[in-house]
Amino acid sequence: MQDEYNAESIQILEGLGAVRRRPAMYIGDTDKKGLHHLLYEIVDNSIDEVLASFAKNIEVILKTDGSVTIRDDGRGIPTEKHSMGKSALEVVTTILHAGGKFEKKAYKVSGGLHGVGISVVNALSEWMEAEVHREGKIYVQKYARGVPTTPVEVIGDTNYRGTIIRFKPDTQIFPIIEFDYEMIMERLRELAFLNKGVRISIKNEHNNLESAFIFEGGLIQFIEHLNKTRNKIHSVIYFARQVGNIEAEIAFQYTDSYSEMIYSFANDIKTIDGGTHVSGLRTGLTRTLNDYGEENKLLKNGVKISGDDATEGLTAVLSIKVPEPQFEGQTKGKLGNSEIRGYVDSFFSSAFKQYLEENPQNAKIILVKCMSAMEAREAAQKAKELIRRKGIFESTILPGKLVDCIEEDPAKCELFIVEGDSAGGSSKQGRDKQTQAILPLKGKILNVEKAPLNKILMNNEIRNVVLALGTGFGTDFDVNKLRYHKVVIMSDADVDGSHIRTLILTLFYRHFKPLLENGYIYAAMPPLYKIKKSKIEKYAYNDDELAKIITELSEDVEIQRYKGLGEMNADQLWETTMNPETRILKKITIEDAMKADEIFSLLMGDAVEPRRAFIEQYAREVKNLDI
Ligand code: 0RA
Repeated sequence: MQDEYNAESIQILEGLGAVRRRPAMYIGDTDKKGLHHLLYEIVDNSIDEVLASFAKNIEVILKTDGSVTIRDDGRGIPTEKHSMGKSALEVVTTILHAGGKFEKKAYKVSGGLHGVGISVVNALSEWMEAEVHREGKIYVQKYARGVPTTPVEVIGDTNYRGTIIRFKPDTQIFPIIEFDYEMIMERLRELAFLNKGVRISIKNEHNNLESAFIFEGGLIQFIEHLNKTRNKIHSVIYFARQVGNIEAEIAFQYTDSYSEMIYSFANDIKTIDGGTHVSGLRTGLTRTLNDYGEENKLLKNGVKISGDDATEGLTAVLSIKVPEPQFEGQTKGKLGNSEIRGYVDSFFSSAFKQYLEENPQNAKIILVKCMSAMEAREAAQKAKELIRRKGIFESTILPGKLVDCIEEDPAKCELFIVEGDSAGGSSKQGRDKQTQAILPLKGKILNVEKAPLNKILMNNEIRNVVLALGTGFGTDFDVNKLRYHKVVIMSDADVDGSHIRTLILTLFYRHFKPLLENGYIYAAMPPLYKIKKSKIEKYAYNDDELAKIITELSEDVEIQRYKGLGEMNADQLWETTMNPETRILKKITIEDAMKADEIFSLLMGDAVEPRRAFIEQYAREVKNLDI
């Protein structure tokens, strides 16, 4: 007998010694998280007594000496003698993983996330005291670093029932033994929400702050708390069901928010990564909404809302209780029990179906919300696809409309971006094929108001420009890939022409700045007038030149004012605008582009007042502007 006892003592010391040697193996770390792990370990044991319907009160006190007291009115840790003459209390507090031997529990929190047992708390505490009120007697045992310093003693009589654990974390293990009142309070509040009617309090004796929580409304109040600052679109919905030894409870409410907030728990342990219970809920929710929506013609013909549509703006708390929860994943934050998926799905579906039928007004509100979520998602999807399409900018495919030059050395190549089809045609005929490429633009280039990037890129004409440049786009932009070292914008000298020029410059300014910085961008300067006298033809690029030429040739001349590039034939266009020997090109500076950008923002942007002032100021010049 004596030998056996000694053998067991050695075993205890070895067990707890292992905990002290490698605490991180048991509690994760010895920093803040590990420290709080100790406290939660004891609280979880108290919560087990709540789940077993014995405890109704839990009290946490942070003492000034750095110790913690946790008191509950559960059954009390068993104290009867163990087979080897030892109190069960001593076994539970000193032998690793011994707690289970004495348990006949339906649900366990303590087996879950923390789940290391009181003995680990004991091993990592400078001192611990267990006081048990059970069957009229008060039992006490004291320990130092896991080793009993007293036997289990009866110190008096009591009318109460329950357990009081006092412990002081060991500074040999924990560099800092300061508890975080706020953090603990939040977890205790959560536990109070999850266990309706249970009173949970915390007191910080360092500053005499205290909080106490008791929520008769349980999860419903949890939702009210979570949605406090949101715009709710109906009242909280609550369902609960117990079949056999599986319990499920859910409260939820939609808000006008765009995010979903689904909190899930298994045996009061937060399942941060969801699991089978959450997937059962999603399936049931989505199917029920689709079925009801279809039957009641609340969905547009034939469409189905997706799981994401069904949870947009949803705040939900799902709490299930199972005898043997399986926590999976790296952080043990995911429920794995496969039987739970169908359980939650069918429980939720039937309850929600009935709710929708009995509350057609709320049903409609919820379905309208889901439909608008669906529409928003479709629009966002389209935008995303467009952004993704910028991938084609990295390809080497050239736009079909580009008439490329033969020369391959970018330094010798020129790209003419030409507005309008007829000008495009004559520039193709008139160009120097060797070095000059033509990209005609037409179509709805003007209408990209307030355009976010994806919209600008959606514009075919713009996309062709980017593809022809060959530089790629955004993070893939590489100025060294530019295929032409002269990029010439050739547009009419009218409102539409300047509009197009402004738009392209704005694009370059905002998204291709290095092209401007390196001086690659030019504007063509077609002549404004053709002056003819018998066989002599001259061009004037401005009014001064016109006056000069008229004087030169004497008064008897024929003057043609060019309105558009299309009015010139191929030879004229070559001669006046494209021939490097005779043309005028204006190099566009950063400042020019900046100005274009300003004008663009002014004309297309949101600020109404400066736009109105601008339009009034330039009313005469911009008569045809379609804003
Ligand atoms: C082992 C067995 C039983 C309860 C407990 C431990 C228990 C542990 C703690 C820790 C803090 N408060 C606690 N309350 C209970 C089951 C008791 C029985 O079957 O009578």
